[in-house]
Amino acid sequence: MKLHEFPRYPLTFGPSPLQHLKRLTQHLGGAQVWAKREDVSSGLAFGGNKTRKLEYIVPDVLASGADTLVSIGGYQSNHTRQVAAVAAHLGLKARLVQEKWVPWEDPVNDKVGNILLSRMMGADSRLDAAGFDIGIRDSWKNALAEVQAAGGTPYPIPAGASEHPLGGLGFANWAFEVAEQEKQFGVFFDTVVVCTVTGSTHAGMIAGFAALEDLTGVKRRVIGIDASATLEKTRDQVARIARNTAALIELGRDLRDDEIQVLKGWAGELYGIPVDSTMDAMALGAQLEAMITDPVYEGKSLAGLIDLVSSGDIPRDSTVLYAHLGGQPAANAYHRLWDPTA
Ligand code: 5PA
Repeated sequence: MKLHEFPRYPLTFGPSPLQHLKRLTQHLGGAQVWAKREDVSSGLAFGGNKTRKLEYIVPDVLASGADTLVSIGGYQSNHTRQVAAVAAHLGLKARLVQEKWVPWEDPVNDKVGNILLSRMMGADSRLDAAGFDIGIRDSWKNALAEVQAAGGTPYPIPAGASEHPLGGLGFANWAFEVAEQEKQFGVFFDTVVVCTVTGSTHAGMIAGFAALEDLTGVKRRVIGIDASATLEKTRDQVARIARNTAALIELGRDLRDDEIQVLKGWAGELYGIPVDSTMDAMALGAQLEAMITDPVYEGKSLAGLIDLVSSGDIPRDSTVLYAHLGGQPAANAYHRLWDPTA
């Protein structure tokens, strides 16, 4: 099927807003920097990138007759919060496995922010001691089996909705949304910068922009900034999901290596732990644009963008689009980073 033929259940307000980050642009003194704001494009519990992915998964959920969405993430997973939101919106239950993905010893890390919101929305959110891994986990399989054993009908949504066969479609469509907005705004983004961890956001964009390139003949650079700190796993997962999504939307050719770029350098040593460049980027975004980013994902991709623009790797005559994928509720669980008394 072609992309526009896949059913899409609206969970967002419509196209996510585009914003020219003029003060950040001026500060960096290089390429023009814009943002596309997934963080402010849905009324469902602050939205974010998973909300857009789930628009293409919900039709399958409804067709399946399931009564419980079962998913997995870290204690401060934005993804599981969005699954809880969609479950509430649809009148379904949510069973969430929250693993200890981040060795961050903040006393409220498992109590505030995303997990608080998920609990407020009625999700059955349970903590699990297992550490970070973007792959398929036993804890998640066990949760699926438990729901079934209790007489429920589970619908499995893997971490970040990435390994779901339809997980890449949301951001494949994002590419076409960008092209429409470019016409409205009279602008062209030759470069896109996106945070990547479980992979289907970046992978979907790769497939979508490849399809767009084949239609228009115009090439762009889509740069994934690794925030997993398990680079090879993320790179493999991005490539695999990009190829699966490209096949699903009938791209009709293989993806070139230059279309799949995951850069390292901003994740630090460990997933979920900010480093100096993360903190600097978060401060710049907040203090120049009041654009809030989180220490796990968006602060890291913003740090990547800042360095690539400052060094001229993204040239001065470029217009670069930063995909803001959400994640702000997690900031509460990292309050110590800004607490002058801590
Ligand atoms: C997440 C993911 P992908 O996982 O699709 O690569 O997206 C990375 C990403 N920005 C970028 C934000 C704000 C994100 O939340 N979050 C995960 C979660 O459990 O929240 C899937 C890891």
